[in-house]
Amino acid sequence: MQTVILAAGRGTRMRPLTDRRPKPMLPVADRPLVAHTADAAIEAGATDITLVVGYEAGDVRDYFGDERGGVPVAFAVQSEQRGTADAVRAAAPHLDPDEPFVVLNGDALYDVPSLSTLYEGTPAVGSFRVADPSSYGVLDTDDEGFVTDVVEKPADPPSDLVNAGAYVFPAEAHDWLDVAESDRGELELTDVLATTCEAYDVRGVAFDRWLDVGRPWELLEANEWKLGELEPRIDGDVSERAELDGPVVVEAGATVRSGVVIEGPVLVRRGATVGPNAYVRGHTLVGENAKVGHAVEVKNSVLMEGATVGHLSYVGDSLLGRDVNFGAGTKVANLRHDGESVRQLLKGELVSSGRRKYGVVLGDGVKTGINASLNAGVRIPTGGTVKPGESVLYDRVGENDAGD
Ligand code: TTP
Repeated sequence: MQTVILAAGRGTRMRPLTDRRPKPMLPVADRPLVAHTADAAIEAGATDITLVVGYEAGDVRDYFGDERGGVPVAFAVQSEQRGTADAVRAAAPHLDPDEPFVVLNGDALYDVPSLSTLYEGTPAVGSFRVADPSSYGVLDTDDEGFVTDVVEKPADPPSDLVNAGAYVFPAEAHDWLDVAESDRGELELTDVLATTCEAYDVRGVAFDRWLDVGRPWELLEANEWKLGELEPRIDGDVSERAELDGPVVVEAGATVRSGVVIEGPVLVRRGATVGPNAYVRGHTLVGENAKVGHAVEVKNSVLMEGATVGHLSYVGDSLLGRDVNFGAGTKVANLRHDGESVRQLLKGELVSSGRRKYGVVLGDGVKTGINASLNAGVRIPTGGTVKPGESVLYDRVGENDAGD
């Protein structure tokens, strides 16, 4: 079935990691986030894919080209982020108006068997069961289990099924995309779904696994999911005096030196070096050309391309942007003394990550001096510096440079 993947979002909540790249291109294990969405769609039955791009669109185009896994890929530009219905409207020239179409959010991970069930019939909407649905779009269903409505952030949720941003629309829905602006000023696909629910019995497909990747700690969760699916493979250069346990992938062109202990799931990407004498624990992604040096411990973290943690450092539950450089002895805190979940400032509000262990989010090119210490939940903007011996206790990605 023809498939539209929405990847035009600005990803403001993911800042500073999205200062220079669109959220769908953030790394999740061995590929960008949106590539997982596209690959799941292809496995589930996508016959062609239209990627709706906008912010930093060139990155997405360069990565995909015009074909993936034997399926043609086209690009539609949504120049202004006016909402998800507007994004699908941008894709219209690439779609066959006489055929149904699938729409998927390009910043979500879907499990393939559930997504395949979604592709089996028209119309349908994907959902996921959560304990507290009140902060999501929640599906309302009738006695026969068909979806009748999506209610945004309800105080009294009609079900525990939240909208997973995955839809199969009938061909008529091509004509229903001109929706009115919603209360929050966007042209929303849920209004197209509401029209579909009036005209059809819409199947609700409950996904076994789903993750919406909107906030930085969800990028850690996405990596935990996909690194956890790794098949162990050693194609790189691994010292006989290194110890590798659990699912570990060392790509061709990567080096693991003497005295290193790696406990998977860990992926060491091409061009990366680990050690000598380093301890890397799962779930960790050591990105392309990244370096983990002597007497460094890295746990449950993402080191993006070219990030260097050279000597005597600890990195836990953290996201390090491209070309970050740690001075010797830089330490990351990832636990509060009161044991509460670590909070992070997002769009001016302190939001709980829901994680007892959560470290730092560093923009591309951040440099720390020797013996810097970085407090749990702190973000440092792209290109920021930390002085030798300095303690960064509070978030440094201010509202003014937030680009919001
Ligand atoms: P959101 O997560 O609502 O938006 P975002 O990705 O820009 O993130 P943030 O709120 O942090 O700024 O978007 C959901 C999906 O829809 C996501 O895949 C991006 C996509 N999208 C578009 O392609 N165009 C749009 O106009 C909007 C609003 C979203």
